[in-house]
Amino acid sequence: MNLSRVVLGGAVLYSLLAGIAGAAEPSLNGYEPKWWKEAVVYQVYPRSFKDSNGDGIGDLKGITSKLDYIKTLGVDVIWLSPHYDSPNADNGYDIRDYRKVMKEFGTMEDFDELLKGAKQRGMRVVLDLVVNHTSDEHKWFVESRKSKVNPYRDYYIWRPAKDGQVPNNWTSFFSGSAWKLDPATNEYYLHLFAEKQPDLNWDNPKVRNEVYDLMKFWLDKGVDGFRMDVIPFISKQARMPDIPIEFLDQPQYYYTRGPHLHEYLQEMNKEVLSKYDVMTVGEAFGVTLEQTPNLVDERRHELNMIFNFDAVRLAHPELPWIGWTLPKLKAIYTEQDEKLDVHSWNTIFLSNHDNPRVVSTFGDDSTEWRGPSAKLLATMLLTLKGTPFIYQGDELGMTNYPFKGLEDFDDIEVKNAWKEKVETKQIPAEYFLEQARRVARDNSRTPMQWDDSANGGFTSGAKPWLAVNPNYKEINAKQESADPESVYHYFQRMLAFRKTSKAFAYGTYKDLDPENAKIFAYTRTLGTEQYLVVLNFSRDTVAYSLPSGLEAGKIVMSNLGQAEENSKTLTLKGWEARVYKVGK
Ligand code: TEU
Ligand code: CA
Repeated sequence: MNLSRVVLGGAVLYSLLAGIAGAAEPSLNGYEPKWWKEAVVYQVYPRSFKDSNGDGIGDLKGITSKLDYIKTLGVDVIWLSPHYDSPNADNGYDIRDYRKVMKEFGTMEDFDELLKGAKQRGMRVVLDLVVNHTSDEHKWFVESRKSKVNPYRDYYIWRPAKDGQVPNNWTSFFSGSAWKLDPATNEYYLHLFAEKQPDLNWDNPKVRNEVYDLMKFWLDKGVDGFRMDVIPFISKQARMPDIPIEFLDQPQYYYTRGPHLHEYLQEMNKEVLSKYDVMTVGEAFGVTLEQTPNLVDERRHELNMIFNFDAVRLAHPELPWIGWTLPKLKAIYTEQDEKLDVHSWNTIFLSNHDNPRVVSTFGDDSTEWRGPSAKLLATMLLTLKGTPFIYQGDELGMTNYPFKGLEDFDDIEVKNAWKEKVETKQIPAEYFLEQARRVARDNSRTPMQWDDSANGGFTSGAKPWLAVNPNYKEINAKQESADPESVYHYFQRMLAFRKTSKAFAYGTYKDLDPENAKIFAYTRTLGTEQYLVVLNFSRDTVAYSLPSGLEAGKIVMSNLGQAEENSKTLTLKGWEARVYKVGK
């Protein structure tokens, strides 16, 4: 229980209690308590979660049938990737109708059932809000492209050619120019993603009101908030000049600098969010840590938190690919902690539907080390500072897919990049595939592995929309639920353990040894309560000496079982993870 929130006397009672305890500072290190700061979120990618009718595509009824599984894991919130009506040029991130359920996923009744089922089990549900762009099949765009005087023309961003060429040098994240010439009016429309994802014109107040209305539509059904897709891109630069040279290879850092971003988010907050007890998390691709407080400082009334891409991007290819290092990862977390004060809040995530599998990227997915390293990563995810997001299947230690050739991929990002880079002979096919195997989004989009029956129990049909990872016979939920030593059970224990102390939400964070290339050791401290987390990110046995003045204390979580207590020097086996309670 949190004393500062005891209903009775508010401030008076609190100061009395604080006086008795002799505490000079508020009980939560100055943070205002919120349910979403203490929650753990589980991301469901509906297409790949569970197919209920054998058509090879996951659906809402499938998710409802697995709510007990999600609840048993011990998470608090489910984030659903887009479930709206869509022609699926980008797996639902191209929405045709915001008030309809994708027909492959089911009906509105199925959605209501899912929401009810989650609530009955004490879980919350947040939806994906994709409003930087729509599908080109959305009725607004169908109208907009008809003529220059159509009432919906200004719902999107249209420009005439410039000297017979595209209006500017903006590029799409799915290859090529961000402009597409539309023959009906001989003007270009902007699409920062696929051609079938035209960008909305947020400078048009009608567009903003449409968005606020559709948000209310879902909030009034009882959903608990939104994950907002590429939300920092909504405000475009006035007069849309060329991307300056310094941003050319990473235009996301330019697209986030639109002049009205904060104004629009504050308006959205005032018109919609402030009226509900909900959480928001912005997908902040291209937002720097310096910009972050402007989005999440609670006194500004914009968003609750954002996804910062620095950690996941560490593992993306550079040319030549040099991989990531532990000191770099630690530096990111330390910097995030330093740059965000008590008015801001962070998220912790190492994978999602846009990134490869966490165990294959930051762990070691070989047969011998997959289990220990997946558990170590779970320990880290659930003890760092910020709201943790678990991506479906990571709780089983699911791995990257052994893609052979281009034909094994579904993702538009990979297919377009192949056309642009390989077919034009800029990059050799084998080199391209090597990178894609490491980082392609389809790695994490393969179906959930439920059991060892055909197609991992994901579908009763013959063909899932994307192939199931062939390792489903060894790695699946049924087997792991039966094995107390599984990755799944470790996640479950870690989640339960996390709930035993608010130190994991609000405790101060301190990295004990930033330069250590194999050991990640840190403390989380709240009042007199202190936890020490020690993680060995290598296959080697490593001795780690604690800084003077710190004793390990009693071991409260470990991924390999027995380990020494109260010692000054800890000897950790390969990929060993331990959590100690320091002191009494
Ligand atoms: O992704 C935003 C985004 O720009 C990247 O994660 C992107 O997918 C890729 O890594 C660029 O190289 C969001 C969604 O999460 C993603 O699934 C969508 O494809 C994208 O927006 C468009 O809606
Ligand atoms: Ca289905």
